[in-house]
Amino acid sequence: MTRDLFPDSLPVLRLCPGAVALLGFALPAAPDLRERIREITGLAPLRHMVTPGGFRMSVAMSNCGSFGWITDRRGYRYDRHDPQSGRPWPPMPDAFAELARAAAESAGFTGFNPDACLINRYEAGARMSMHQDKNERDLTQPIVSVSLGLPVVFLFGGERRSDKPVRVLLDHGDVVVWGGPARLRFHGVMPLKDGHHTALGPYRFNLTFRNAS
Ligand code: MD3
Ligand code: FE
Repeated sequence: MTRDLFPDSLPVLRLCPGAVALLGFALPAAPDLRERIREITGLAPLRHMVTPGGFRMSVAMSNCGSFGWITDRRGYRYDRHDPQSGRPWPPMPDAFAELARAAAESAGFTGFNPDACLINRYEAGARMSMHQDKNERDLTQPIVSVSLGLPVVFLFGGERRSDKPVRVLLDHGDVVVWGGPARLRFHGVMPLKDGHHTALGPYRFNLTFRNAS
């Protein structure tokens, strides 16, 4: 793994072909992002969804944009509506879409059109087991992930579940872009450690931008 300065002397980790971590890329936008998350989750509250296997997810989730990622006993999928309220998901704030597009562009992906933003909130002990993101139709579009609040160890695996993952510490303001040959790599998140972040409190938030249509 190499670490260099690009663009505008921002530290960049090249995780593998197609996966780039832009360290601190979202720092200037962080206070605004926090406020927008507050508004969105006022309309579509964070909730612990249930997996098809019947397990309650330790990560609390909500969405904004035209499509939201949901899971229940019937499966994983995207839906235009919040199943809890029956209403469309809150619109994606311009600041969200602009940040996601700018990050994708910096990583070399032109024309990213995010129409779904999953909001993940991790509390102490919350984790995400190794999985692939493959509920999206257009796998040529990248995924942009924005980390806010407490740091966490991210597990970046290979193309097979059994491939040994690389550990990457993701901190407040870090943005990762995954696409091309990295798009179907397995990944997960280690359990969040107890802590307190000045701006976000006892949580890690992750915004995951995708094109779901
Ligand atoms: C690597 N969330 O919600 S996206 C998820 O930190 C999820 O909450 C992560 O994985 C989190 O599905 C951040 C990171 C991510 C997304 C897509 C990938 C990593 C990826 C696709 C290929 C490889
Ligand atoms: Fe994922």
